[in-house]
Amino acid sequence: MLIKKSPDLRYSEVTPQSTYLNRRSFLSAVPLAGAALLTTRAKAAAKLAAIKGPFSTDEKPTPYQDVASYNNFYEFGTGKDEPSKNAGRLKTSPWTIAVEGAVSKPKVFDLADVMKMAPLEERIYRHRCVEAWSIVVPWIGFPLNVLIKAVEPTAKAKFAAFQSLYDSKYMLSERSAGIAFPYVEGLRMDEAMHPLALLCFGMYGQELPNQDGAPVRLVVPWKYGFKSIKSIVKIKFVEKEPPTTWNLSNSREYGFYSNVNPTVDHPRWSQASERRLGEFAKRKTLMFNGYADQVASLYTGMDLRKYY
Ligand SMILES: Nc1nc2c(c(=O)[nH]1)N[C@H]1C(S)=C(S)[C@@H](COP(=O)(O)O)O[C@H]1N2
Ligand SMILES: [Mo]
Repeated sequence: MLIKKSPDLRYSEVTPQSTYLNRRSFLSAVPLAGAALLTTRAKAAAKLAAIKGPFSTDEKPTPYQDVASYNNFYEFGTGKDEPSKNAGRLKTSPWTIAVEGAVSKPKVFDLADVMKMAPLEERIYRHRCVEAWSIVVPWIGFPLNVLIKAVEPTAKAKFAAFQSLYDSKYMLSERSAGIAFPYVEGLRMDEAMHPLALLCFGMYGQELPNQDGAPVRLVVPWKYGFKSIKSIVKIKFVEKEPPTTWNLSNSREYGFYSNVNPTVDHPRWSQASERRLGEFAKRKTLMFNGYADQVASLYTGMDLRKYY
């Protein structure tokens, strides 16, 4: 049973964010600014080759150091600087993903076999957190639909339910994180099959650093960052809409759909604009995070205020 220890307070301290960003960019100008930099340096070795994929934005990627040191990964701490310091404890090999439920060919895959299913592509995507910061990242992966097709979903597969690794030996307790574990997320089948939805293994030409969700995560660029579940160990195909972590934690503030929508405010702050990590001026947030041409048709006829 989840003991609510006001996760809201930590997830939503938006006011000190500009202060934090200022401090951070000051620090990043100083060489060897603390343990975070050392951790990400240590991980930076494993290269991952990829061809250029479709759908890339021509916006300038956010500096690697920002993407690898300003994170949400509650299993390793609720502060943005904590995952990069603590996620080194995550053992990413061997790694398996169980794919099960309403499929003809359920299987527990070794990650190495999944990674051979299709050519790895680099896709430069925008990625926006509901907390109103955004990043532009050259992710490496291939469409999630490649893995889905391989297990042959049956007619009963209406949703995909994803689950992260949870190990209480070296991750936060539910009580200290303020959310239930294991972290879970879900997509409707047509969303999961959409060519933009990326099964992601790397970024910036390298394997994912642990704090960004190694060894395998989702990136769903038209949705808030929290849909992009990290360190996935299980995917189950189900008939009913599955539970999702932030919705379980606070259903009034976080819905199942979680599409980036500048016209629907979070109950406690606006969603109309965002701050790109490494920049100071705010940008206007775009409908579906700028991917409306590709994904708006998935939601025609839906009231996006009700299905937020
Ligand atoms: N397992 C797990 N996945 C997670 C989270 C988390 O706490 N645990 N946080 C989510 C949130 S709120 C965001 S904004 C993104 C952040 O991804 P990034 O740190 O790579 O930018 O990861 C998402 N995936
Ligand atoms: Mo987020």
